[in-house]
Amino acid sequence: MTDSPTSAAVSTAVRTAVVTGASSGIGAATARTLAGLGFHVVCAARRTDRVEALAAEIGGTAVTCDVTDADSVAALAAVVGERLDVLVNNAGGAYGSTPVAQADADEWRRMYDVNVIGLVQVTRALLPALLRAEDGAGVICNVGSTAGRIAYEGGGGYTAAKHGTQVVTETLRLELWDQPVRVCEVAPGMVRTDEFALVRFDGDAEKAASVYAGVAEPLVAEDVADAIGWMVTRPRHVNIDELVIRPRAQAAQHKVHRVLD
Ligand code: 8X3
Repeated sequence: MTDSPTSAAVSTAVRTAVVTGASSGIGAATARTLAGLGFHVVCAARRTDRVEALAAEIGGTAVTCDVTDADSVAALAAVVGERLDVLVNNAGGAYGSTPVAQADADEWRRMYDVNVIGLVQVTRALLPALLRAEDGAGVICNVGSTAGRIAYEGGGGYTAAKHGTQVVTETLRLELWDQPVRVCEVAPGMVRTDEFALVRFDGDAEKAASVYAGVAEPLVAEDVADAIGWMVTRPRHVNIDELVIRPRAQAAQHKVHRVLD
């Protein structure tokens, strides 16, 4: 079992949001954006020092949470308590880039575990609280990817997992059709963050940098956070089913405008 939560139950006096994977990148940026929009943000991630620093910065609550661990998710739900307005299922990631013929089964399992099972576990645990959101305006925003819309060479394990994220999102929306909660997905394309590509290429900085080579302006985490902030603050009858967001330089997954020396 992973570490237990680091803060006591949050107050329900203000609108509350949970962001998973809040220790860096899109998750951390989304936590900041939602705090700026007036939410009390529960910042959940595995790295305690990071979520504590972030929560201190934005006046939120830090919870040490591994979304793939059921006990850890139950502890997150205990901190959230009775009511929740917004859940951003952001925890996810890509591990490895081998072709299908050389697939590492452990890497593929890890990707399915965090991008699909983790998201499902957190959603299941927090759904009762979301159904009690202020004014029936609860909303779940799953962070998918353009990798959940297309296939590309060397991306098989990640694209399969992110297609899973997309299909789980759609299924959940169908299943909750008569409930006072919305189910959305944001699907970003090329976003330059400190860790995504580095983790994917197992710490190989050169390989990670090559993803963005010659692209003057890839998206940054704040661009996606801005989109999520908009999606989750629409009037309660408005469900943004999916929002695909790419940099201008990426017309499609393989069609990227690069200016190389
Ligand atoms: C990340 C987008 O292009 O690396 O979710 O698959 S991509």
